[in-house]
Amino acid sequence: MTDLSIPEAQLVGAVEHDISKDDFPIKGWDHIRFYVGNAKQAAHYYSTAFGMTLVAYRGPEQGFREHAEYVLKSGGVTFVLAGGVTAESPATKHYARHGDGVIEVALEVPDVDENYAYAVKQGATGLVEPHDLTDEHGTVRVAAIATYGETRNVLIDRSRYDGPFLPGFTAAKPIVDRSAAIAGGAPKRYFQAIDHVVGNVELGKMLDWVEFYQKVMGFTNIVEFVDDAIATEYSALMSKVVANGTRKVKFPINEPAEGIKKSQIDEYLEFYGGPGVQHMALATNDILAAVDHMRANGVEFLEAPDSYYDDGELRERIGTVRVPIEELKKRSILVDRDEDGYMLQIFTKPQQDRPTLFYELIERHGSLSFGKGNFKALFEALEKEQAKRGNL
Ligand code: TYF
Ligand code: FE
Repeated sequence: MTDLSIPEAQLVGAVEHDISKDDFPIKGWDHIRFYVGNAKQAAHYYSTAFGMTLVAYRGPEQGFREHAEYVLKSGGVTFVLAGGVTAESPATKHYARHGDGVIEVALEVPDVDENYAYAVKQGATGLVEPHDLTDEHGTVRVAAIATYGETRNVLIDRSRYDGPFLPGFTAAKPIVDRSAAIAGGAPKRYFQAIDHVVGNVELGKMLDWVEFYQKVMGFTNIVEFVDDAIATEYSALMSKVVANGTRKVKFPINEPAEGIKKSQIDEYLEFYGGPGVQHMALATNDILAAVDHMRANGVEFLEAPDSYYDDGELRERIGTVRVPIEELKKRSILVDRDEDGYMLQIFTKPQQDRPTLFYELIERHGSLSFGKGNFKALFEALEKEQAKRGNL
């Protein structure tokens, strides 16, 4: 039998960089918070299908009258699922407009007041002034600024806190017991870090948002972008990536472009009711095991056409990777290579009723690419799904 395990994972996503000299220093991702229609059931899905572990909760039982909120972890990834408990709850209203979606992309920073002051001075809209949240586990300082659509970038300093998540949340036990599955060979987790979070914005607004992150967070536009020429033939979009100095935090920004078919970005904007988070890439150490188990758990992935693997061009373009191409083909895993190495990636179908948010699993071996070499195959697969929905 072929050994498909990774002999020595050389997985990247970051570069050497001293954040202490940055105008807007970022330690890393803190959490992603979602407003959903039914947080209790979503928490179950992320536990069973995505293998995440419930660690904390707050709701009416803790005297919190707005939402029931479930905090789930997978390695360094933290998701917070908030569902409204009344018609007036912010999550309820957000859900009515957008369906399930991301409300907060939260970043851990060394000094919330300094980051916030810099962001606002540079033109960001302040939504929540810096303030302390305190309970018996310590103090967390938080603030929030506005980004595209109704999405917020939350700034957090949790260096003086050792509770299960944030003040007000209580520790919770896992929803499902995965120990039997793990004993039977399932990985302890399917993914362990956020690689990038992608925003879809309106036509003509991509450069404004690229400039926003350059001015407000001191991000730089990194190499890979798509110009019309590449994008227009298939599901037309334009995309640019901005990243912080460590490259840990990467924000691709997409806008629709004119094409033969209706842009996948237009479909998103229509169904989400405006700009928002389109996809989140989750870094995995073993994409084969993750995909096998997530599929078995009922997660649907986009299918790559057989021709993607059969044509000799792929072998030539990517050279040797850690597994035979046959193993990638079986699973519809895509592969891309650049001068620094290669990466394996796969995309889920939308993960809620509306054709909006989806996920990417990514296993990087040196490469910092976003899969430019896969756009054609990927967008054709996306168009098939759009066509099923009658949106082409
Ligand atoms: O994050 C990225 O840029 C890649 C490419 O609908 C991509 O994952 C862009 C648009 C899209 C799916 C993937
Ligand atoms: Fe991506």
